[in-house]
Amino acid sequence: MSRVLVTSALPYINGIKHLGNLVGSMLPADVYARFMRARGHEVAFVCATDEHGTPAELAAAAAGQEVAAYCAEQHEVQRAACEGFGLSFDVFGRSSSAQNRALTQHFAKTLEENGYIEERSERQVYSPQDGRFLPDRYVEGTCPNCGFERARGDQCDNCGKLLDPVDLIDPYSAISGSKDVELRETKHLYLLQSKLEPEVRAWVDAHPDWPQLTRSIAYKWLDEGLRDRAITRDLSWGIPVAYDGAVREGFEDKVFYVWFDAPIAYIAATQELDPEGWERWWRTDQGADETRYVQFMGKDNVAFHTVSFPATLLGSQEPWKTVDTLKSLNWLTWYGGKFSTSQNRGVFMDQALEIMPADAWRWYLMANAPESDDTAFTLEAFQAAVNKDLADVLGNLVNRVTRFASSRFDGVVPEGGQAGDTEEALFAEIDKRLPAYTEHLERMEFRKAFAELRAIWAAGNEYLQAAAPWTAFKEDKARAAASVRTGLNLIRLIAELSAPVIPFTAAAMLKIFGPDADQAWPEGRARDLLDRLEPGRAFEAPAVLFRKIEDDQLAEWAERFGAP
Ligand code: B3M
Ligand code: ZN
Repeated sequence: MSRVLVTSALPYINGIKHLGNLVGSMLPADVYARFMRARGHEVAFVCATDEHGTPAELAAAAAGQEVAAYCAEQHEVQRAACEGFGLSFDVFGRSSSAQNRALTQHFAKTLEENGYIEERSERQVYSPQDGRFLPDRYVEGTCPNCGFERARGDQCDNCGKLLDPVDLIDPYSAISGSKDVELRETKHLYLLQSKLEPEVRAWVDAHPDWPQLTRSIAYKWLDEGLRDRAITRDLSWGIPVAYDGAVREGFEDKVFYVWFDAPIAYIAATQELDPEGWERWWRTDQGADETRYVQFMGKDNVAFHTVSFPATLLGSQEPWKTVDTLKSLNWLTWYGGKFSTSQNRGVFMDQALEIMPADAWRWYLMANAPESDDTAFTLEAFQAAVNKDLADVLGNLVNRVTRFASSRFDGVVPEGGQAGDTEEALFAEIDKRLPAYTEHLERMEFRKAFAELRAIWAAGNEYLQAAAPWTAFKEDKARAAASVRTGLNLIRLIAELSAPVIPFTAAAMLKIFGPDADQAWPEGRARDLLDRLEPGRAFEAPAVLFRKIEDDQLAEWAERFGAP
């Protein structure tokens, strides 16, 4: 047993996330955290809302709320949705916490003392009509890369390129729409990433086992040469630029840049979780050298986690824990296009839970996780996954075994009979698939893992078909007893194996055998794993596990969620 720290990219506070955001980091992180716990590791699964920056300010303004009140409310909304999805965070903190303020200011101060921060004067977009600077998303205009006319100052939503507001062609204010904008001199703190490049490169070089997508993004940035980055902004909402309680002169109307403080919130949230013991997760001189740290994120966040955040940690010259393994995902699209709140396209987390149970979504999303490429979500494929995998295969297996066992064997695990050829064939199949499944989960290869799990469910169904206890019962009751006993054991084993991805269903399946069923990850040979329930033990047939999605239901959803 060891310690595993798992972080998911922190969802922006501005509005409830869609299915693509969910499968991009929070959900795979949850599946992995659950798997690690079942394997007996001590896990800290850390997440938080990312509350600073222009997205928060703009969303609060659009909602007609004070930004602090908006963030507090939206944090609660997101927390509830995450809970509904069974995301088993050990802590769901806030980047606006007092802990994060102190840590962010500490890092800036330390980096400056180490010579990695410098004050520079630069020209930024200023709007006389709004009477303020327009950082990041406060300015929009034409993308210099692809010509898209509504690119945001920090990034073009059309081509994905990261931008600087001053790069935009025909810029205008996102607040007032005013085109009367100019460049004005302003002071900012710069993190001298160019100076830190050798350290960051050596650190990336020391991780040859990272996935290809992660490594190629990190080296692309390193090879282009790390640019010094402004880590402050002309904004009022955020972490004040202050060291030891004193605001830096000339920085009264400025705050730290959201991407500077957001990753530090991983540490701050761990402090919220464990005020006394957080250092054993984060300080290598306090035990964190024995912690394995795994991060999950969408591909657009990789550079911030392989270059910018490490530059902060390494530049501090303090013994901070850095990431060991990083899992990055591609995009889940809505029928090949973008999810969009304003254009009413796609299913968002709160809506998803209104129409189907969390496990239905969790199964579909993880079995089709956008790992090697972008992947299109379609309601039709969702329907097929629910109706076939969950209802026909898994649900049916549980239902048939428990119903038959209840009516013919008085609701107890039957005694008598022995494993025959049919059971041996099942054992062989499971002895092949279970290690493969475990191995894929260890490597965070989710699609492959859940293809194995699906095959195990199907093997269970095939076994039942072949053993046909309802036929055997008439001539050879001992034979029927042996196969029903195996079937019940199979339900328990499958519940244990399925728990990381469909935790609610797995819990319902385990409850069949009473509250004391053991939750550890099953290890060993199938013949033993399928012989753990003592004969005579009572069980209860559960209600139907999954209801199917009918075609008329699908048509209604297609209309509601803007399916093309
Ligand atoms: N909030 C961006 C995103 O949700 C950002 C991640 C922060 S991770 C420290 O894609
Ligand atoms: Zn563009």
